[in-house]
Amino acid sequence: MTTVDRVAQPWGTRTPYGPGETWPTRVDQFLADGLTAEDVDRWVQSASLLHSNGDALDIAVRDGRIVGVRGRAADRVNHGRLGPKDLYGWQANASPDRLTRPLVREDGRLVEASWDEAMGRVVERTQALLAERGASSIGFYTSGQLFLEEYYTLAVVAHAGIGTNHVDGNTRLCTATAAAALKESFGCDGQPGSYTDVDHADAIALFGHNMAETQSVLWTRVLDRLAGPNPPRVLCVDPRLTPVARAATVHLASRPGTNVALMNGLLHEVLGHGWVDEWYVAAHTVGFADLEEMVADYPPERVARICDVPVADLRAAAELVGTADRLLSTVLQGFYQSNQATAAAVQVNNLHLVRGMLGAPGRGVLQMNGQPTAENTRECGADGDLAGFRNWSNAAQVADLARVWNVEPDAIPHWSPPTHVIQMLRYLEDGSMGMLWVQATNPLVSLPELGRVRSVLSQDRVFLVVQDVFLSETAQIADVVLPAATWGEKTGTFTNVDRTVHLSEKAVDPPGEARADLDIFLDFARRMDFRGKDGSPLVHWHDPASAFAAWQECSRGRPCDYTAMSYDLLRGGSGVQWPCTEEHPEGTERLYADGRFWAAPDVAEAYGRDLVTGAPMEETEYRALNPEGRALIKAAPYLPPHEIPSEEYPFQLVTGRTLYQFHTRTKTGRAPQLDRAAPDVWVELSAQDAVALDVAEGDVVEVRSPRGAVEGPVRVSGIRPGVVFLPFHYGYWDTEAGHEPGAAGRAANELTITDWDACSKQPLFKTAAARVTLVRRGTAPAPAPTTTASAPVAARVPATVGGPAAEVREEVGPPRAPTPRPTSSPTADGEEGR
Ligand SMILES: Nc1nc2c(c(=O)[nH]1)N[C@H]1C(S)=C(S)[C@@H](COP(=O)(O)OP(=O)(O)OC[C@H]3O[C@@H](n4cnc5c(=O)[nH]c(N)nc54)[C@H](O)[C@@H]3O)O[C@H]1N2
Ligand SMILES: Nc1nc2c(c(=O)[nH]1)N[C@H]1C(S)=C(S)[C@@H](COP(=O)(O)OP(=O)(O)OC[C@H]3O[C@@H](n4cnc5c(=O)[nH]c(N)nc54)[C@H](O)[C@@H]3O)O[C@H]1N2
Ligand SMILES: [Mo]
Repeated sequence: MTTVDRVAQPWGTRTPYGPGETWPTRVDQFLADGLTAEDVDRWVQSASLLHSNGDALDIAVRDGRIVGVRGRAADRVNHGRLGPKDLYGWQANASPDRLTRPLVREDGRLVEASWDEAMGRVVERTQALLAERGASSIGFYTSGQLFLEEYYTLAVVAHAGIGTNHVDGNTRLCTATAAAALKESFGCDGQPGSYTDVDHADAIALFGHNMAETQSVLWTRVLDRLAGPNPPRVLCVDPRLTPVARAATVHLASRPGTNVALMNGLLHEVLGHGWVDEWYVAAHTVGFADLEEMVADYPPERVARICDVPVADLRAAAELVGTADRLLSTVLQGFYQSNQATAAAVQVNNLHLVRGMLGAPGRGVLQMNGQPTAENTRECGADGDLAGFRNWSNAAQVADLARVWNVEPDAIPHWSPPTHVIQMLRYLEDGSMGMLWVQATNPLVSLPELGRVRSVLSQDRVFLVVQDVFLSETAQIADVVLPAATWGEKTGTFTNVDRTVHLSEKAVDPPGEARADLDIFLDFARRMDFRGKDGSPLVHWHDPASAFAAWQECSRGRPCDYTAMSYDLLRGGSGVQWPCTEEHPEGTERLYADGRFWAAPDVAEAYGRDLVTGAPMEETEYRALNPEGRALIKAAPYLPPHEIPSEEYPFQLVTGRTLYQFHTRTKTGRAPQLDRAAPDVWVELSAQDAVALDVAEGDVVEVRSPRGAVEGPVRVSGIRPGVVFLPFHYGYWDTEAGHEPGAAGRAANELTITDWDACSKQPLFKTAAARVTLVRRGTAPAPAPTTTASAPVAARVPATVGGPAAEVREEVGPPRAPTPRPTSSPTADGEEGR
């Protein structure tokens, strides 16, 4: 047993292991106020919330309050480990400024109201709009942070109850490209790989993914492989010197926005050297010839120029991915939020298809998710896609959903692709939409081009409902605020990146009158009296377990089949990966192990899009292209970003995350250890640019784009010259003045552009042009962590530590396989590939 300051040492103690071995356990525990395990009344099963890794944990309860957390050794995902946000973040639940009563707007001010009054207003406005302007005047904007049961209920309410196509989630900002890339390549959403691929891989490639900071426990798994015998080689593609880049065998600090060129360059070398599994390509794919022709135009010299990386490094990277025997790739926001997002992410799939690296231990793709429950938003169709990965443009699949929902097919909008959130803003702007109901997301900080978002959402004619746990920037301008119960205060399931489903049980009561999001949706459905075609209630469930059962039926026979799962199966042992069926009662470790995809025309979730224009393909085109349902190799040319540096705006602006904060900080900003580690905004510049601008560590600069400005102190970091980085976490809820119109703000999205990927409609948060100017000399170093990508390169800056309040107990155990289930399965974690 050791104690570790997990702010200072985010990844904790190493437990090295070798290829094919089981990752040792290390149980991390943090209890507040010097309490020990003996002081805990109960441990309640759950999983981590502030990222998508799905680390299993138990919540410690004492006197009806949450007092800490402990990792679950038996779980396949984390083998007991927890990251800093998991360890300290729960403290926000007990924050004194939680919303405890509904609020309604009276004479311009928000005042407390009863649930009856608040829900009455929501229902009244919904009915009036339905009667006067129809279903398309109403929109829903949800989250990647609710539970499966909640999304499913919302999807039924919005699609079949209201009948609107305007349903999206903040997953649009997050993993829309993951879903799009999976659909383009494999015909259907659904993660091919498994985290256990880390145990087996001899090469791991991270594309635009700062795993060390954003999925810190998965990174711990990688670090433990790197510390053990026969470690994997690591490729990092990222313009910043992230902890991943520091650990990498090859780091390509490519110019932002050039991912497609870079991937085409890697594929050029892979094909040119014949590092191709010709049998796999012939047996399981279509489109190889197009790729060959396309990448012929991307020789290393040309790509090195476009991406501004050394030719030798590019060749080394190609050799690394081209000669690996077990290649694992991960992709995240450096691709998804950048120029040509889907086209770039698809090239990573192509790399695996041409090398035949899918569906076997160590051979996998993880098109990552970001939020804890983003997978559920997608599978339940709360992001506008149809529930159970059904294809909106396939009449038979729509009819099948209508059967499950007991409605006529025409009651489910399917005449066009689902409306994406930026398009909804446009409809709110032009007046065709009159109501937006926002749950568990904070668009006034997280959407691009905030000046515009504020002006659209604060119009008098827009009826804005916000369902949140705090009075966020968005809640402050709402017409009705609904106080929600959150993680630890309600029961539900959620699914992580590698399809592992966890149960999160209610540990304590919510504060005041706050209600579970599920109960709010159920109440709305009751008040609206939605009915199925035979007159029975449309929403015929009443609690989490019955909602889960309803979803299981909807998932039956679909790729994300949950039919053999139950809350009981999820209790006690490890989380379970879908599909989980009678045939595979213990879940399924990897998809597509047999080279068969959900891509046959009758079952595919989508017919695909043109990777350049985003235009949807017709069913007939798709049938002609892919009659046998093979994986699709889709090539794409590199096109430069729309907004490129100019004389006036000479820098490329990149925005993103830091290890200690989560999104708009409504939770991590209220957890003292985390907030102290990264208390305020900063501006990352390279040493070379700092010299050219005559600025130094701590000097306050203005970063300006054509849309707005942000002011903050400089951190001179290892970022690529010509690029400026801003963390996007810092909004206005905890500043005194709030945002002053016209003045420089602190939210990165003051600067970002209203522009999106043609295929996935994901906004481009990572490619814009900006200029940097000195405002005043500084007196102290920037408030940026030293343990992360923002580590200073030269100046002496005090190291980021948490101090005694951040001490975490770590107990390293023997390597042990996760708790076996009643019957054994050949696909159980750690069993394969030895
Ligand atoms: N600590 C922490 N963890 C989190 C979250 C959090 O807020 N805080 N949020 C969660 C969520 S919802 C998400 S979506 C994930 C996101 O996780 P990540 O995608 O890992 O995080 P980001 O910092 O957004 O972006 C990753 C990297 O992309 C690089 N990048 C920028 N532009 C380009 C480009 O054009 N090409 C390439 N190759 N790279 C580029 C940036 O330098 C950055 O280091 O994290 C999850 N985990
Ligand atoms: N510039 C820039 N912008 C970005 C990104 C970037 O990299 N750069 N990343 C984008 C990405 S990937 C993401 S995921 C988004 C995240 O952006 P948001 O979704 O806006 O961020 P959060 O702060 O997580 O907002 C969640 C809200 O839900 C509330 N909440 C938490 N739990 C519950 C609950 O159980 N019930 C209810 N009803 N409410 C709850 C929180 O208090 C908070 O207000 O930001 C996007 N915006
Ligand atoms: Mo995200």
